[in-house]
This record gives sequence, C-alpha cells and structure tokens, in this order.
Amino acid sequence: MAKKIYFAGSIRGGRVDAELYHRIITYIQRTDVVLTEHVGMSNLNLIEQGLGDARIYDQDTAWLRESDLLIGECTCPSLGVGYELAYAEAHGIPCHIFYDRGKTQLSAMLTGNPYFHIHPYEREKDIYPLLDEILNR
Ligand code: 6K6
Repeated sequence: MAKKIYFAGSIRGGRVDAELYHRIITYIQRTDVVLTEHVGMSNLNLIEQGLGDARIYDQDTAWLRESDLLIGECTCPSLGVGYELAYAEAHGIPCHIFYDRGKTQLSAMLTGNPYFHIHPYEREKDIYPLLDEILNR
C-alpha cells in the first residue's frame, strides 16, 4: 500500500533548493503519496499570500500526525523544518534527513539525536537509491 510521506523543506528559510525539493517529491510520488507537494512548488510566493499562518500550522501538524514517514531535505536551514522534525519525533514518526555535506554542516541537535536517520550526500544522484531503500522498493 502507498505510504503517506511528509516531505519537509525550507520555505521562509530560503528557496534556493526548491527545484531539488520538486525533483525529490516527484521521485517519491512514483509509488507513494506526498502530503506536502507544495513545498516543491516554484510559485510559492503567490500561493502563500492567500493562507493564514494559523491554518498552515493546523494543516501541517495534522498531516504530520497522519504521515507514515517524514523525509526532510535540510541543506538550507529552516526553523519550520526543525520544528517539524521535533514534532514528528514526539509523535513517533520515523524521520529521514538528507543534506549536502559539501554545502552545510547540519545542526548537532539533529546529528546528535539517534532518533533521526541522517543521510549526508555529495551528489544529488546519491539521494535516489537511498530513497528506494527507505520506501522499501
Ligand atoms: C501554501 C502553498 C505553498 O505554501 C503555502 C503556504 N505556506 C506554507 N504552507 C504549508 N506548509 C508550510 C508553509 N510554510 C511553511 N510550511 C512548513 O514548514 C512546510 O511543511 C515546510 O516543511 C516548513 C518550512 O518552514 P519555513 O520556516 O522554512 O517556512
């Protein structure tokens, strides 16, 4: 059965990796459901204007609670993604964190927590076989 995946990536923390998020989301969608497809959208500024922050928080925390797995791309630091990771941990949702080791040093609050499955990568192409394993393909 298709799994429900909460994909977490930076929004207000910066959109430098938005196209990468889109490619990862599209890859996951080959077999599974991504609850947070909007994280990879390029026209986010326009869409974001229409939504209140309280609604965003309520919707995202509800999606987190119903998700089977969180997959985060954390190269671009984001307070919201950090919050989502802690929220997912508190609700027992498995979390897989990807980051480009050549571009950033991940927070010790993530690398130091054995709850999180951390996947440093050097090239984007390294991400996809790991996703296959995580998604049991
Ligand atoms: C609607 C469509 C696209 O964007 C919106 C409105 N904004 C948000 N909608 C849904 N989730 C959001 C929005 N802004 C932040 N988030 C959540 O926080 C996402 O799930 C991201 O993983 C994370 C990003 O946090 P920041 O601190 O970088 O914004």
